[in-house]
Amino acid sequence: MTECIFCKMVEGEIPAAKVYEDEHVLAFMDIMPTTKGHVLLIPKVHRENIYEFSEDEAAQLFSAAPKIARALKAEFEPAGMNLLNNTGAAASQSVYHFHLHFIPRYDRQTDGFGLHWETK
Ligand code: IU
Repeated sequence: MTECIFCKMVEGEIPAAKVYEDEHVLAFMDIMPTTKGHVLLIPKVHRENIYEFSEDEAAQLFSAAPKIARALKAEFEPAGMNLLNNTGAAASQSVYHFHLHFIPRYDRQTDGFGLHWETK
């Protein structure tokens, strides 16, 4: 049995707030969102990081990315969006099943929850 928490979400062993799913990938709401609408996109197959991807797997994952970004843009109307991946502990990876973060960004004064950011 897998110990990977994201594999367990793929298998339906633990719940995930799914926003997109196809044969190859799953996207769900981040449990501790950085901003409103923070989503993670993962391959259904267990790949720890980008180094392990085949070209086909990379194509499958990234072909889903514009659909998710457009859906977030339509739903939350952010001012911008960060798409990012952390690879390795030195880069702050904490879950060792590859995931692409979609982090909607709002204006400089406020995040998506209405909290104020420091501005200089
Ligand atoms: P990181 O790039 O590996 O640091 O990101 C891990 C993310 O996974 C982080 O944003 C967590 O909030 C998120 N996450 C989650 O959405 N659900 C979980 O059960 C766990 C982590 I564990």
